[in-house]
Amino acid sequence: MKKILVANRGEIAIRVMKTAKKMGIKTVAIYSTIDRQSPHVKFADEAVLIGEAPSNQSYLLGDKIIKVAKELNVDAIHPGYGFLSENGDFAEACEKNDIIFIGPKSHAIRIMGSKLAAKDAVKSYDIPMVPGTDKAITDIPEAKKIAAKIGFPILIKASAGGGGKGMRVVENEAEFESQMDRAISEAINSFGNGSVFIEKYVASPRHIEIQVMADSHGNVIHLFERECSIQRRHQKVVEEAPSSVLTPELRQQMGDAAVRVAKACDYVGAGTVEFLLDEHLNFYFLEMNTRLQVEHPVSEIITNTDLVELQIQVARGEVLPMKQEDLKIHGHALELRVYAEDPLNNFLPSVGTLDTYKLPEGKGIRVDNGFEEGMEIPIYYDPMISKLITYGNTRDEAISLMKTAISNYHIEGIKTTLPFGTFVCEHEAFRSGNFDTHFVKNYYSPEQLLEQQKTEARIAALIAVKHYVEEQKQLKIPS
Ligand code: MV4
Repeated sequence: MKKILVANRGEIAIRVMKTAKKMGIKTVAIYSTIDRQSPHVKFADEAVLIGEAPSNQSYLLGDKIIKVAKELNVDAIHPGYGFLSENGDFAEACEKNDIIFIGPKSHAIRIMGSKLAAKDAVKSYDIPMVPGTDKAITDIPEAKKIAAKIGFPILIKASAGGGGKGMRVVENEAEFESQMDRAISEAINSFGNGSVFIEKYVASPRHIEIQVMADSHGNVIHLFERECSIQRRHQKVVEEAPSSVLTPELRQQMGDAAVRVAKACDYVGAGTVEFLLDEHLNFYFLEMNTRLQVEHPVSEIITNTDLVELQIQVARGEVLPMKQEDLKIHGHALELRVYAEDPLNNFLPSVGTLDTYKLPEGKGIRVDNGFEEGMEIPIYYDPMISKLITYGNTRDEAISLMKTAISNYHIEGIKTTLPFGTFVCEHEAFRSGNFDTHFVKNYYSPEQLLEQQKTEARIAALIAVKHYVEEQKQLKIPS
């Protein structure tokens, strides 16, 4: 593999290219008109303009990207996350054009792209699942009976859904039918597929996911868990590894289950198996994401691995260079997604120019960044500008470093989620580890953030006064 085309932009395109360069592999960037001056374009060995700013005219044009890849003698395409990364047709088109798709085979992408197909694929693999139906609902009276048996509240989910789209909670039998109608029409509108199923609603779960890696020789390992419960409207904001609630036994059980899920679909490459963890620490398989995830760095840090390097190695047909027993957890890592969004104004996208843009640096700090000072944030794509990752020997150390790193991250010109990161790191529920997927809804409001900032400012002022007084005392001793 001599040359890789990265079919993505921003921080993840650069992240992938860094590893390719380290491995002596040439890189090709693609870009849209608005990304002409972007760092990922400058970072690559070659770069090709692919189309206009809207992603359906550029980063989503699979056929055009393959054509460019062939013209430039590219051996493999890395899709990053988002865009074409979980598109079975694109993976298949790569395979048909003798280009290696750095990811799983198209059939694994397709199985996991359908929740019902995924449930079906794993059903003989002893994977704990939330009680519910394993077929699309066609008969409402029948579905009502099942719901009554499961017990309310229940959740209606779209089979083609993901990231919470097409989900509806049903509190009691009376609202079953109307919610079902809504879920179906939402599923048709969003995914062009009205298949829905029902599950027992787990009221206050944690979202724990397991990183897996598989080679094409049947070897599958897991790289432990990530805790991703700090999210807002299904958009993750803070992730960490390891989770502070898993015991070694539970970690092994969840890791083993994730490996079986990967085996159930003949998985190859990097993947993530998502679980819900209820308050009694029961875990249930939710879905599998068939891509490298945004939050992969926290897993890399605690396992001393380079997941992109492993992806490339298994894509080249090599055997995984490590076995499960070689892997251990080292320390603790935290990630804050820095979005161009205003946490004081309902996380509204904040458009503008990065008038000041200075990254924090130092031991225990990693920033995966896609922007530089003077650039505008395009409105066409995801508003994430970078990921701030900190790590230390302990969770407390990583949290404390995160607070320092946030205060050393200087951004002017746009609003970002950096202050929200401080809010999380200061919050008692987060610090104690006692939180679930409702953290943001339960604890966050702009008023709370401002209140916390005032308290912090007061404490800082008190400390300053105390230091001053002590200094004065010291000065007085000789006299
Ligand atoms: C659930 C659930 C409770 N019970 N399933 C949301 C996204 C999709 N991946 C599945 N999701 C959920 N499924 C049952 N049976 C609660 C959620 C959920 C959630 C899951 C993970 C992270 C954040 C979440 C926020 C709200 C709801």
